Formats: sequence, C-alpha cells, structure tokens
Amino acid sequence: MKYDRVQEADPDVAAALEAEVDRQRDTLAMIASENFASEAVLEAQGSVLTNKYAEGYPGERYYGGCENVDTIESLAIERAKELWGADHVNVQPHSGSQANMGVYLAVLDPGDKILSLDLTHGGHLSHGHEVNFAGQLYDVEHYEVDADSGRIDYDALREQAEAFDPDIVVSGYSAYPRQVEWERVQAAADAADAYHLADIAHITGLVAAGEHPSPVGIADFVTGSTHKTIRAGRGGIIMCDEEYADDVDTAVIPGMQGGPLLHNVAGKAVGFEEALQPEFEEYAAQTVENAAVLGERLQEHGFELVSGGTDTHLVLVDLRGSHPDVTGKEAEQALEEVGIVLNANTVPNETRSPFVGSGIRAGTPALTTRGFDEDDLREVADLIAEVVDNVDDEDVKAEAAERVQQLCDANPLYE
Ligand code: DSN
Repeated sequence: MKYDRVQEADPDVAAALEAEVDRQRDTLAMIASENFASEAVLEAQGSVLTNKYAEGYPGERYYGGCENVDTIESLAIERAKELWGADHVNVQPHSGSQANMGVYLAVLDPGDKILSLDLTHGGHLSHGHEVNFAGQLYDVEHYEVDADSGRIDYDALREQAEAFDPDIVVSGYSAYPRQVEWERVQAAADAADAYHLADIAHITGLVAAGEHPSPVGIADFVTGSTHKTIRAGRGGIIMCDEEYADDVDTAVIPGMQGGPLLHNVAGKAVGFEEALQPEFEEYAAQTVENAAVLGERLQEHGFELVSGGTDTHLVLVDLRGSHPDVTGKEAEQALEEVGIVLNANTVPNETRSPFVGSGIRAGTPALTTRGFDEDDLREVADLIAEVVDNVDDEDVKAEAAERVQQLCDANPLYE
C-alpha cells in the first residue's frame, strides 16, 4: 500500500501513513473496537465524495448535484435495513457517540433522566459520563454489573428504574463480554415508562450475522458504529421504528450535524454489501469462537476473566487475582513492546484510576479478519501470559516479539 501522491505533496504525512500500514501489518490488533476495512471500503472512503455537500436526505437535499450521493446513501440505508431488519435507518451520524447524541436530541429535553451502565463497569462515555455532553446536559444515574457474577443484574436494574424513573434506559456496552438480554432491559424501561436505547456499537457485526440476539424490534432505538465488528466505513448509525423516523432524522440534521460525511457513507454502503455475503456469517462465528478460545487459554494460564468467560468478540481480564502487582497500563505497555496492541481497562469494582486500570480488554475482530483461527489464538494467549508474567524481562519480550512477527507474516494484511 503506497501513498505516492501524498508523498509528492507532503512527505511527512506520507511517511507516517506508510509507517502506520507497517504497524498494522506487523502487530496484533486486539483493541476490541478495531477491525480492518477491506480495500474496497478504503477506496470508497478515500473517494471524491469528500468534496460534496448534501445537507438533507436522499431526494430532499438543500444543495444541487446530489443524484450520485442520493444513490449511495439510499443503498447504505437499504442494505442496513436488510442486515438488521430495522424499519428506519439513518446512516449519517459521524460516529457511534453522535448516533447516541441524535437519539437523546430526538426524545429528551435537557435535564431529563438517563439510566445507563457505569463506564467502569463496561458502559460508554456517551451514555452519560460526567465529562461527556450527555452527563452535563442530562440527569444521569448509573447501574452496575453484579459484583460476584460480573453480569448485568436485570432484576436490580428494574428496581433501580422504578426508583429513579428515567426518561430513557441505555443498554449495549463497550467492555461487556456477555450476551445482553434485551427483553429484560426492555422490562426495566417499561417499568419506568421510559424509552430504551440499545447501543450495539461493539456488536453490530455479531447481531447482523446472528451471533448475538438482536435488540431491533425490542428497544425503541438501536445505535451503532459501522467500523467495528461490521467492518464497514467509519461512522455511526441509528435504527428505529417508523414512528420515530422524523424525530431522529431532524435531530441528526439540522439538529446536530451539517453536511453528512458522504465518503464515509459510501464506505458504509460498500461494507454493508460485503456483510450481506454468506462469508460474513462465517467471519462473525469465527470471531466469537476465537474470543472463546482466547479466554479459555488465558484461564488455563491462571488469568481471571470478568464474568468468567465470554459470549462475544472480547474478553475482559481482571489482573488483580492473578497479577496483583501488574496494573492494566503496565500490562498494556509490556504487550505493546512485543507487538500485541490492546488496551488497559477498568474492571468492575475498580480500585485504580481509569488511566491505569486493573484489567486488560482484548478482542478478536481484527485478528479474525486477517485469518487467525483457534490455534493462532491459543498461541496469542500463550504470548500474552508469558509477557504479563514477565513484564520486565527483556529476553522473554524479545522472544515473544519474534513469535508475534511470525504470526503476522503467516496472516498477511493489505498485500
Ligand atoms: N473507543 C471505543 C472502544 O474502544 O470501545 C468506543 O467508542
């Protein structure tokens, strides 16, 4: 992958782009929210659509010359409807956070109440953390996972909803390794006569492929990112019943965004078409199987997993039991030194600062895209264990780095 024209115009940026291609090729991308878009998606995202303004929606734009972008946005919408079975889809949110913002703006007034999972228990900033716009504009209370099981306690959630009386209950998470029981969250929302927003950012691809139950048809609103497990162009998406369609569309434009990022919408359309092919179901199933194998092997090495395992694309390791003196950040840094890139994470009942964390989160979507199978994930788990057991041992890390390079070479990327 060469950037010849960038090289001519701007050698500094070209050098960094080429270094990034090498970094992605020669390291193990295990950040659970990352994936590798196809070259077709990359081409669409890097297209002339970056030049076009098209405020509005297909057939109803504020600018002329929109016939081609109308085609592309309509294709993205129709393909999304087919993938997730939603009545109405808005593909314009610039990100998953913007998708959530669009829903809040559609149905909440400032000061209204949000009930959502605490960030340190697996929630997301845009679900109402105090440093985020949602925490500043709305009255937010958080629920937590059960201290012993590491899972959502749906009965406790319902009781909390009855007591807090929220206007919206938010489900769907960023660091929750278990399947979500959408009907039980809906029961909590119903108990408070509240809306239910299911944020499937991490699991869009798993839901589309039937590897995780779908909240579409249960929750009032379903939001997501389009570049994580679904592997399409970067951005966000909002899905809802027809009754909320106008409110959602008006919230996105003119409510909070101007011109849509049509190059990204094209990347979404292309990625959705790829996800509609039968191979995508195999990919999603392999992603989940790979995460299961990763988790089991880490447990064999003595690591403790939050909730005791995984049903999804990620594992959340609580280092406090097995490695009480190694922080999440220290583990992250030692692993990055050998080419295993994942993130330190808070764990339920966290005792360290969020910048340090007592856990690590590891996902399999990107490795699975480049062809890793169960045997590979067993070896990756062995490497993680060796490095975290020996964070200061340079010989161990040098040997691990060689094995990482061999795994990368055996599973080439962007050839
Ligand atoms: N940054 C994403 C994640 O890693 O989960 C969520 O926005």
